[in-house]
Amino acid sequence: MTQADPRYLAARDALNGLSVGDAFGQTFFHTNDRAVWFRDRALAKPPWRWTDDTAMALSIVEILGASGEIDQDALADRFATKYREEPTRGYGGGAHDILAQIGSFTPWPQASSSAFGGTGSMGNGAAMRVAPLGAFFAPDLDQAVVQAEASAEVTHFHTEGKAGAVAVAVAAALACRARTERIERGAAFIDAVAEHLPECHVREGLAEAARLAPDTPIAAVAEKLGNGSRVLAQDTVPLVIWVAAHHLDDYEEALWLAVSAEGDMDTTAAMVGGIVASKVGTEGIPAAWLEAREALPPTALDEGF
Ligand code: R7I
Ligand code: MG
Repeated sequence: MTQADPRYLAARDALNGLSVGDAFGQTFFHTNDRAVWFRDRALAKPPWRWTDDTAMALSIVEILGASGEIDQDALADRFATKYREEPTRGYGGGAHDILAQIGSFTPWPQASSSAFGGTGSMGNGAAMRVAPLGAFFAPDLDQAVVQAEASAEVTHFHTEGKAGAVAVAVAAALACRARTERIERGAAFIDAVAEHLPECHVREGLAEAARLAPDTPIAAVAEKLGNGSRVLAQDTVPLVIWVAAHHLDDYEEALWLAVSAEGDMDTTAAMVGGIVASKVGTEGIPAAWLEAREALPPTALDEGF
């Protein structure tokens, strides 16, 4: 694959949107004046450090760049290597364990399936890193679903964890297609995402999200759908899809709305950012925000990410 491959360009836009969102969202954990910052749209002083959301998304993009699909063994290895190199990127509690185990040669199926007493993780971490994969497979939604699930399973064995990843990947794929096709916004967009999920709490949350009017105050949306404060797929992804569905053409607006919901702000902003940038491209991200984000490491394919 070359850097001019449209799938690669789409994934790169999503990665920029995701990493800027992650770093932007993270800044609000470092102030006691969050409400004032939201009201005034005040930005933290750069650099904005990105977190585990971006570290793991980089691994996904690297694997897609190298083999055009998710090789689960290779992905597990990349996740574990990046974790070993920089364990202080803010990984989830269970993720520390799973990644350390994989790094010390426990096969990933064992590490992932035995987490949380044998249910596997239903954390929001498989969804937070997956938007570039959705953009990459935008021409083929069935592939986006299969590949998102494969990427999730390496660390999130639970149905909810995987469903969260499928939802965000499909949303990013639809967003990408909205550049050239007519894609409905709002409730129809949310329904189009939900139809790719099995019966589960994430899907129930999306059904609730589709019933919330576009002008519902964000605090009421968070009250109804959750805002990631439990760090679970099902209390994070419905709000994210609601925000993206109603603000697919405006990165800045979507991101302010996402963080104003409070909760797991780096994560919700990473997901919304990855989806919306799949529609608006890197050029739709405010230049000052891209500049403020801590630089991304060069990948094997693109020195200038
Ligand atoms: O999902 P994960 O990678 O965490 C991602 C979050 C994002 O906010 C990142 O930005 C970072 O801050 O962490 O990591 P996991 O540890 O697998 O899941 C996250 C949390 O969800 C766990 O630490 C648990 O609190 C909770 N959790 C569960 N609780 C009970 N039962 C996940 N799965 C379960 C479960 O099965
Ligand atoms: Mg994080």
